[in-house]
Amino acid sequence: MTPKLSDRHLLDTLDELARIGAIEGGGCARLALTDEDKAGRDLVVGWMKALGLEVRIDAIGNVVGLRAGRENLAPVMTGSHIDTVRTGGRYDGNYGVLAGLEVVRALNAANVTTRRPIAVAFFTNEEGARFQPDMMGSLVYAGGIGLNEAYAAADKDGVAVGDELRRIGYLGPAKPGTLKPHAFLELHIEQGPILDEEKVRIGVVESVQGISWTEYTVTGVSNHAGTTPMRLRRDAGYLAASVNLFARKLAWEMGGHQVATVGALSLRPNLINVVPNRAVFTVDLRNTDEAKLKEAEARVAAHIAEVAAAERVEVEAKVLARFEPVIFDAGLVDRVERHARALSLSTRRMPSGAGHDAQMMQRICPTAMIFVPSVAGLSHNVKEHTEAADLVAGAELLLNLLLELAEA
Ligand code: HGY
Ligand code: MN
Ligand code: MN
Repeated sequence: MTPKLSDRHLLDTLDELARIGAIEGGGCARLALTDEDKAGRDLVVGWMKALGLEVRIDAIGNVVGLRAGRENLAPVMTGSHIDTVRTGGRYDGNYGVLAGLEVVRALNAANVTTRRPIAVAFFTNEEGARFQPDMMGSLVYAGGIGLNEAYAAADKDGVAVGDELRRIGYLGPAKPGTLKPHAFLELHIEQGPILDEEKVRIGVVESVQGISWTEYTVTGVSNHAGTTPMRLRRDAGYLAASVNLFARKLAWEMGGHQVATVGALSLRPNLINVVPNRAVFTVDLRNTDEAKLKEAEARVAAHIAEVAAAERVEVEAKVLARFEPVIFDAGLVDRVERHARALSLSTRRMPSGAGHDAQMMQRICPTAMIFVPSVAGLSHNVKEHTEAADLVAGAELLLNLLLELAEA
């Protein structure tokens, strides 16, 4: 019997998971390793067990649900993340995990046992919004950083990953990465405007752009806003503002895929009549081209050095994440395109602007991604939306790909 997806069930589970950490406007806030993240994890683990999957939790809290195959071979794995940013939507990450579970449900209902085992995973702290680097769980899974380095990562309040994993009960026994997949597929919303603007159904993702995250701590001198002449100021806030303007202008000037964001900024004492003596801000630079990304980093650093000298402020830089662009397995990318066309779905090849767990999994096995459109390209925004027909089409495509790969 040919496995058939239940559209209704996919949409219902997306709604049910979205109720955990639900925020005003229809989005979710389930920052990594918070109580909301734990509640989301518990719900999805419960669904995995109800589907008869063997659930493995590893030492960085990655969760893999394993469905036995006819033979004990390397599994075909799919998955994504269920942690969100603070102003998250309901599809980023969650969709890929729940679509994977729908594939399992369809196989169960059709009583199909594939040659290879099939695994559905969610990785810890993909977002990097609370703890850096992002894609932390899949990075550990792929051997990119050690457990101790990951455990030591702390949030703004100094709370560490290791302690939080223990606290929420997800510091599991499995060694990360022992289950080396035969292939990894991640189904995800595009989070950008391209598919929606071009009215294309499926994004055949060929690569993920490079990411550079740096946090700057600027120290100046607090002073009276009224009495301090401009020539005497050592204004930490001024430097932060000048970097934002410079980085934005640079991205426009460089063009292509170059983007630049000053997303986090805090001033101290943050008072209307005091020249700030301290500014902490982040710079997120990305480009599909590593040489250009390096150029952008160098030009931002040079600008900071120049303004810091003129303003006589001290600057301390801390790299929070740095990943080079990743090219997915060409054969698997072709397979995604072929199957999308077999379902009469329009396709277009494209890079991913966002980071994903798949970019880490490509280090250890052939990996590719499938995008479905994001309405108006909105994401990391409670208004993030993907039409039901697109959600279902993506899941059907995932089913066909996993079925074929699991017989390889
Ligand atoms: O920042 C990113 O691209 C991802 O959401 N972590
Ligand atoms: Mn994501
Ligand atoms: Mn995200």
